[in-house]
Amino acid sequence: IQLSPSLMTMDLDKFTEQITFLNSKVNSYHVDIMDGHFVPNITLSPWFIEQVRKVSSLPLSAHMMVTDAPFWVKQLIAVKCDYICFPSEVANGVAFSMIDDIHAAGLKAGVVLNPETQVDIIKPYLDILDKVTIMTIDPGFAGQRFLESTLSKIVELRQIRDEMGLSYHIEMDGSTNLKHWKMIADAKPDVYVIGRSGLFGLTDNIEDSWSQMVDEYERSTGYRFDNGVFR
Ligand code: S6P
Ligand code: MG
Repeated sequence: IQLSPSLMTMDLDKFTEQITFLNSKVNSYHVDIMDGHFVPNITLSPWFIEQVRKVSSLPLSAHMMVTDAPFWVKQLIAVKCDYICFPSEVANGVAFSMIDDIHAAGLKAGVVLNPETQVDIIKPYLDILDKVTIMTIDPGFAGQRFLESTLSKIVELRQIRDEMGLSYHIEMDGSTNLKHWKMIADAKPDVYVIGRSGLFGLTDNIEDSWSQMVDEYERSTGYRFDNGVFR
């Protein structure tokens, strides 16, 4: 079980300090890439990925919220982003070629499902994916309402993975915080994306925020957080 901080919610005035602290604590970083069309917002970019590389060697995962997915896949391959995750909603007709291009570059391919999107639509290429991300909020902004009904897709993806002997990681993204830790942990995703409400926004200082997050996780789930691993 892994943690992936969502860097669009970090404090940019503390960029180096926060990344340096988190480098020894988390397993990857989550980088939201929006185009202002798929969602009405614009956040990070392939250029930002290159900046993070200067201060971290952890895997970087791009969560694309864009309409022209093949264009952004090319941009992300160019910066060798470790996980390139495209929106399932715009992948019809281009999913196989995008996944092939990502794999040919030696990188990992993922797909993201918005809250309204069912697992069925990714079944044709589920066997060649490295990661599936379930949005537990509407995409586009931090601080949004948690959608509990999306958690059943995590359970469904675990069942399919077992039945078909596949190995994709299952990630969740959105409102991972005190109010929802328990139900998320019970759905058992492999990767938790964590943002402002669950980490960066807790205190003014990343070390205190981290301790508070671990404490909130343990108190609300009754599970232990041991050496970066949830048990
Ligand atoms: C939203 C984006 C997410 C958020 C993160 C925010 O479009 O894909 O990655 O950054 O989920 O979390 P929170 O808990 O601050 O709302
Ligand atoms: Mg995201």
